[in-house]
Amino acid sequence: MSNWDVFLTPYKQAVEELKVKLKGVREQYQKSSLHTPIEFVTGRVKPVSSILDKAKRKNIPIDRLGEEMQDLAGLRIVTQFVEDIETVVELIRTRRDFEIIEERDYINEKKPSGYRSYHLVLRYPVQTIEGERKILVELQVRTLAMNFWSTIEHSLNYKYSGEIPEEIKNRLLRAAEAAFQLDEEVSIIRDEVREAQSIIIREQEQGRKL
Ligand code: 0O2
Ligand code: 0O2
Repeated sequence: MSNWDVFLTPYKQAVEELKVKLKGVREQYQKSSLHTPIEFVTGRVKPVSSILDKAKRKNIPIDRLGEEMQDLAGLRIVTQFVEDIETVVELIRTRRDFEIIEERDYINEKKPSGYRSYHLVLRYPVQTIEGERKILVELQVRTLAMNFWSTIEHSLNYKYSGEIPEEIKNRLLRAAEAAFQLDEEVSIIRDEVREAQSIIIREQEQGRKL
């Protein structure tokens, strides 16, 4: 690839646009004093070194990256509760500004590593100076606990170049189970937490008006 910057420009644009749109959804929930299913949104364009690594690992020719590497543009929505994931996914399904071309449910079917998350692959139209281009974007939806676990596992994978020692792997599986238990426990007190949070938001709004 002679010019990665040029190739990745539409992906960068898609990430920026979708971040604004998804943060807008969170803002609307907050303004209407409803519990927001979105805790925070992050996004990134895959670094060139990771693109090259993944292309090699998955045998993807460089001239097929746009069609075969679905996460060149990646968005992540992190929620407080497992139940929020379904709410977010439903909301994404009703949108008309992109098309969903694939969904992968690693919540009900976790990966062997212990990874849990809900993935959607979107076909998103970007307006370029050469006209409209539809590009692939991967959207990951997961809870704070799932995010914590996968951030740690990702760092260890990086440290050990994907060959995590067996003992650490086992610990990670136990940590994944603990994260699962945490999600289960907070689900049970979800209504209490949501009520407390709406009181806090109301009082902050009243404070602003005084
Ligand atoms: P706010 O309050 O969300 O509007 P950016 O370019 O900064 O919008 P980027 O580079 O994609 O986003 O990702 P970054 O900087 O890692 O994180 C994006 C937003 O998510 C930031 O808020 C972070 O504060 C927030 N964030 C990241 N990790 C956590 C976390 O573990 N817990 C919580 N609660 N928030 C987190 P913004 O966009 O700057 O501000
Ligand atoms: P990054 O940017 O470093 O996170 P494959 O790579 O073959 O597993 P595929 O077919 O592209 O994946 O799709 P998949 O598995 O639905 O999504 C890939 C992305 O999901 C990964 O991107 C990770 O972000 C995340 N992911 C999947 N499995 C795991 C896991 O076991 N642990 C962690 N921490 N994250 C996972 P990349 O390519 O690794 O890139």
